[in-house]
This record gives sequence, structure tokens and C-alpha cells, in this order.
Amino acid sequence: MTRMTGARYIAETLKGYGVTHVFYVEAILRRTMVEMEKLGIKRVLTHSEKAAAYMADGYARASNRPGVCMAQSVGAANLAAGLQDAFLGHSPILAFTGRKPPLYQYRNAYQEILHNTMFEAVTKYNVEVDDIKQLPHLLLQAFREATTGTPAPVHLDFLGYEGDLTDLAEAELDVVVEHRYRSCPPHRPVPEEDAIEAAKEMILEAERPVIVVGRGAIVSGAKEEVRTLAEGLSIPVVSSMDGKGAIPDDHPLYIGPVGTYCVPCANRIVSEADLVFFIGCGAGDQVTKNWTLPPIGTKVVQLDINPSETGRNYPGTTPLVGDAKTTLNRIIGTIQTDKKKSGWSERARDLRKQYELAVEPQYNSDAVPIRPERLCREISHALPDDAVVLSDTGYSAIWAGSLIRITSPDQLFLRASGSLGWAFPAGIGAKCALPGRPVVCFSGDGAFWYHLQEIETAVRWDIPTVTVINNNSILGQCQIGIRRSYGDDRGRETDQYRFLDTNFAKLAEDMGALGIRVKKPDEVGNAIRLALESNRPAVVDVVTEPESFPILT
Ligand SMILES: Cc1ncc(C[n+]2csc(CCOP(=O)(O)OP(=O)(O)O)c2C)c(N)n1
Repeated sequence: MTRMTGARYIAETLKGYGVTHVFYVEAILRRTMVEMEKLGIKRVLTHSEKAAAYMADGYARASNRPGVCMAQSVGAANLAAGLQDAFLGHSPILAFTGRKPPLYQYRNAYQEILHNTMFEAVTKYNVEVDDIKQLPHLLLQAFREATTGTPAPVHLDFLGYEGDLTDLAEAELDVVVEHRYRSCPPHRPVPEEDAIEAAKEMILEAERPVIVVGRGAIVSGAKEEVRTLAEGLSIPVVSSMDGKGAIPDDHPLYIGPVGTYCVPCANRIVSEADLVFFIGCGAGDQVTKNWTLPPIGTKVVQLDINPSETGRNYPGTTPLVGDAKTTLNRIIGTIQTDKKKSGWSERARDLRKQYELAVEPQYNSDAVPIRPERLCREISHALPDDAVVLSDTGYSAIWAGSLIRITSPDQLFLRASGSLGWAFPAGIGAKCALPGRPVVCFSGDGAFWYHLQEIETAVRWDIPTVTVINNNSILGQCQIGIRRSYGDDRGRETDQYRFLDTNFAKLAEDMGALGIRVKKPDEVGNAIRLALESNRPAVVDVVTEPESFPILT
């Protein structure tokens, strides 16, 4: 035991767990910040707590290592709001806040509302640290909770408006690092043998099985196992948006993302399946198109590390509770591969071909303003083999999910779990976690407006990401719904979705980044390549056609 301050204990523990960056808004754990500097942990001061949470989220999703974000008392509400996407996206994050001491509580204290209720909905472990001697328990438990089972954000609320009553205090402490919980997955459980046998039998008996692969497979490192199983039996594979890239986009068995954000051929093939095998993939409304794909009653096998997920949405599901990689290896090692589903996978391929033909005119279009489909083609061609691609939500998610090609096993695709504005700050976090890899964000202009001030943060810290903006000067995904609500009388419908034409490249230049505005399709590829080569924070602002709608049925 050594006598030390809470500040030193926290900083050394974070260092021991491999944390390289923290993202925050002042004023929080100031003495801890000093200790972190001594240990070489970078303290990325952001322009809002929500952006700090998104950066920690991007850091965590890109690397499977816990991301850390922090805020002081009144910033806590903003930080909690920023954790929603991380919670929905199963991202391991440690969120730290400061809280005024008990004598200030429940009596109209300046800047103070109860923190724990705000964090309850967006964390799986949400505790108050009242005494420095609790640190060894609560901080280590925070890492354990964040990384085990379904990864998720956790929250520690430190005593003191800035957490100062915790980080200034002194005690006899031992810094302990449990190396297993430095990244996900810390454990690789396997299902019971009879469950594996049951699942194998169902897969072999099925005539039209489909694999729905999710991010759980990617986090588990099971890409190769998914491909081997699919190829071994010739099973078509579709994915959730988060599972995109688990199997390359150009693989003959990959049909595309399924659900409400989809390619229609993927939906079609799941609708015709007689068995659906979810691998590391929750069966929520988006991936199942409101639980119609597959229809309730279809045979389902679900492999998930969390027993609460297997069968949550499809009663009677055959559960495989375990780690995706280890479990698939057990299956692959013993399953017969002479009963290939070749005719069925042929049909899936034909459906995919039909979709590609339907989208081809726009994918190859030379039109000005640029079609988003063509923009996706240009991004796909410019992506380095080890690129990390982050997509925002709105139509961006659908364009990116369906048309940006992730073809190398070393590329990684991440997307917002629904919060507009996520991708750009998350990309900054991803680059901090994986500094050696090119990071490319795809964002609508509506999304980019949320956190464009973080360009300054990226320049200040020299974090070179490339953000490609699909700039149609509207909230594209809202357009149709708003029109529909007007009926025949269009009124001033554009009030609800149109912005002024804004040159984001110019704004980026003003903040010290590289900015390139592109108006012609054949200039997009070069602009992205230039931005990547510049090794500076860069914005490629692409002026696109607002009347563009993805093919969803
Ligand atoms: C935080 C948040 N607020 C609102 C929405 C609702 N929403 C979904 S898509 C969208 C418009 C997206 O516009 P833009 O970013 O320009 O992308 P586009 O759809 O044009 O590609 C909105 C407002 C959301 N998803 N998240």
C-alpha cells in the first residue's frame, strides 16, 4: 500500500488499463488531469460534453477498449445525453462526473440536479463515489461492467463539484490492473454441448437458412469464422448496419444490410428463409423491420454472449449463449459440409444482382449536383485497405450501409446508433484509438452542423480524420415524411427541412483544417485522396442532389 491522492490513483489506474486519451469539458478532476499529463495520457478538451461522449464512443468502438469521457456538475446532463448512442451501440465507456457534496443536495444548489437518474437509462453501472477508499472497488468494477457481457457505458459520480473531494483526498492504496478487462471481450464462454448440437442440426436440416451477422461477431473477432461457416454450407449472409464488414461487401454470399435501413434483396431473402441464424446480433426493430423479417414463427437460432438477448424478440429461439468466435469454431469443427445450400444461395445472388442493376444508373451517374450513390462509389474506390469508416444516421446510414463497399477484412465500418451528429466527433475518437489507420467519416450536412466546432479540437490536437459531407442543404431523410404530412397543399414545407447553402470546406479552412469543396462527380475521388494524403484534419464538402431517395423496397 502506498499513500497517494485519489488523483494519482485514478490516473495510474487509467494508464494501467491502456487508456491513451480522455475527452472532457472543464472543470472535472483537475488534479487527476495533472497526474494524467505526467503519465502521458492525452486530455482532449472538447467544445461540448456530448461531443466528448461521442469521441469516447468512437474510441471504444474502433478499438474495443474502454473510452473515457468526463464532465463537471452541470455538464453531466449533456454528457448523459451523449451516452445514449453508446448505450444503444453497446460501447464500453467510463463516464466521470463531479457532484456537489450531500449538504448541497436537495436545496436548490446552483447548477445541480440529481445525476444518477439521468445516467440510469444510458448505463449498466451507475454509482456514486463518496470516499476515496471506494476507488479500488468501484473503478475496477467499472472496467469489468463496461467490458463484460453486452458492453455498455458506466458512470462514476465523484464527490465534489469537480470531483475534487475525491481526487484531492489521500489514502493508503494499491493500484491494481486486471488486464483481462482492458478490452472486449474479456471472456469467451461457450454454449452447452446440447445447444450446439441442436443448432447444428437445425442448420443442416434447413433448406433456406440465412445468417444475420451483427457487431457482436466483429467485436469477438469472428469474421473469418462467419465466412467459413457460410462458405462451408453455402449459406447467404445479411447483416445489421453494425455488422456490415463482418463479411466483405463483394463476397458472393453477402447480400447486404437487412431491415428498415437495408438493401431490398437482403429483406427479400430473409423473408423467404426457413431458418435465421443471428450471430452477435440483437433482433431489434431495425434489423428485423419491426419483427417482420423473419416473420414470427420462423425457426431462429441466436448466438449471443448475453443470455438476456437470445430469444428476447423471437419466442422459441434456440439459444447459443457464448462468444461468437469460440462458438462458431466449435460448430465449424464438427458440422458436415456435404449438404450445401447451393440452389438457395444462387437465388440470393440473383436477387443481389437485380438490386445492383437497379441502382447502377445512379451509382455511375455523372449528374450535377452529384448523386449520393455516385458519392458512395467514389468513397469506396478511395478507401485504403485498412480504413475505419464511420457513418452518421439519416439517409447517410442507408447510403453508406448499402453503397459504401467494405471489401477488405482490415477495414472497419461503424455507424451511429441513431443520434444525428455522432459520426464526426466519433471519428476523432476513433483516430485517437487507432492513430495508424485512416479514418473517413460520412455525414449529412444536418448531422455535421451539430458538432462542426470540433474541427478546432481536431486541429488543436492534430487528429487527422477525413470527413466527407453529403451536402444537400436539407434534412434529406425528413423530406418525404414532411411532404406526406402536408398532403396536396405543399405550404411552406421547406421551412421544416431546408438550410442555407453552406460551404463547410471554407469553415474548415477558417478553423485551420484542410477544406475541399467538390461539385463535380469526377473530382470527388481525388479530393478524398488528397485529404487522406494531407494527414491533416480535413473536410470534403460534396454538393449533392437533394431529390435523392434510396431504394428500400
Ligand atoms: C439527435 C437526433 N435528432 C433528430 C433525429 C431525426 N433525424 C433523423 S435523420 C434526420 C435528418 C438527417 O439529415 P442530414 O444529416 O442532412 O442527412 P441526409 O438524410 O440528408 O442524408 C433527422 C433530423 C435524429 N436521428 N437524431
